[in-house]
Amino acid sequence: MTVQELPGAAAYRPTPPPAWKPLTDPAPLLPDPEPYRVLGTDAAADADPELLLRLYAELVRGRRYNAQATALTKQGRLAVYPSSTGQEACEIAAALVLEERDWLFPSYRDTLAAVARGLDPVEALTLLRGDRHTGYDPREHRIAPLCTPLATQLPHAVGLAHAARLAGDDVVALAMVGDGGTSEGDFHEALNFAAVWRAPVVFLVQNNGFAISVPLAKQTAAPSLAHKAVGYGMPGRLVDGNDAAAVHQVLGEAVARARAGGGPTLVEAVTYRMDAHTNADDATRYRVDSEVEAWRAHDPIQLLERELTGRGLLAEDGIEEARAAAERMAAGLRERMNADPVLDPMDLFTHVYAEQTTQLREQAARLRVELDAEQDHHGQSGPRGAEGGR
Ligand SMILES: Cc1ncc(C[n+]2csc(CCOP(=O)(O)OP(=O)(O)O)c2C)c(N)n1
Ligand SMILES: [Mg+2]
Repeated sequence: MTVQELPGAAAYRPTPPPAWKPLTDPAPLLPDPEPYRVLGTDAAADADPELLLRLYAELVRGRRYNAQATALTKQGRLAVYPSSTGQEACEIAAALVLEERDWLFPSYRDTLAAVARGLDPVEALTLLRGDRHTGYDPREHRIAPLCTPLATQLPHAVGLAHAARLAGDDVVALAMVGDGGTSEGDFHEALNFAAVWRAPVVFLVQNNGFAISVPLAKQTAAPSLAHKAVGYGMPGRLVDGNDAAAVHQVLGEAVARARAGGGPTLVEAVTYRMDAHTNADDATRYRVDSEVEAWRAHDPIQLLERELTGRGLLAEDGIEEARAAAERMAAGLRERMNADPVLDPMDLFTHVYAEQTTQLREQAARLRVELDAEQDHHGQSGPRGAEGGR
């Protein structure tokens, strides 16, 4: 802006505000202009073959898990399943970069990350089956509940990481969120607090192009989601989210930085959701086949398979072995998910309050009478156990 001089007045020379100086040099915080890649580039030569093979086996297993879980929704065994097919590299890398003592904060789409971290595949689906509970003990596995309200897991991750640091515990929290989730107030609050406190937390944004039917262009006008990091004073990294080796490396560096006291990092992984938002969504209403096909040519499993076979690290028998292991996992999942869970309706009243309210005690007593009457009527012995009103 130019300063207009008033005719005849003494020249006005503006000076900068006296106390202002940049707090941080923004240049080192800026993401690369292009998503970082490893597979098919010179950087692949430095990648550990054992790690690449492990990533491959997990990707194959992960894709089969997504397919099986989606099939279970059609068979009425799961209420809903948000598939991460196409995004497996992000899911698996996020799980593998963490130590056992660290914490994972997944969103509803990140079942695979939880399973790759060692969670029982059935327990990981309990919530999506329609149970009111998370299905697993978050403390035991150090995996926060799969979070449906967008981005609320992010401040939780920051709080946990900050508290661990104050207590002197060596813990890093990795929090996963979608591109749409970055528009939430919780995203802003989490990143701001994380940076101010230098909390040991890594934010992984899986930019899969859509928030249900809303494309990224309608979500943000930022140069990239990784650029948002700069405004909070933390580094932003941009990575090819379908390149498992690249995501593993970038997340690994961010985790190491957080662990060493360097503070948080925001990682944007550019990827694509190959399936619909969930089994309840029809993606053909808002995106064209040619876009999906273009991403199919950049498939995370194929990218890694090509690298491994090209370098002689993987042959047909290895591919078959990975597929067979995935089939065994899927068969076990199918069998266990097809068994009717034994549920006690009285369990509705447990874990509501430490001290049950009068109303709930009355309701529990009424339900008990109804269940007993029904049992007498049918002459069956139903499940008994947790009593209401405790
Ligand atoms: C606070 C809140 N608002 C709205 C919703 C409804 N909702 C569920 S998923 C979704 C889209 C999220 O998109 P994105 O963050 O990109 O994650 P993706 O589903 O692509 O993994 C919306 C709006 C919600 N779950 N929580
Ligand atoms: Mg999205």
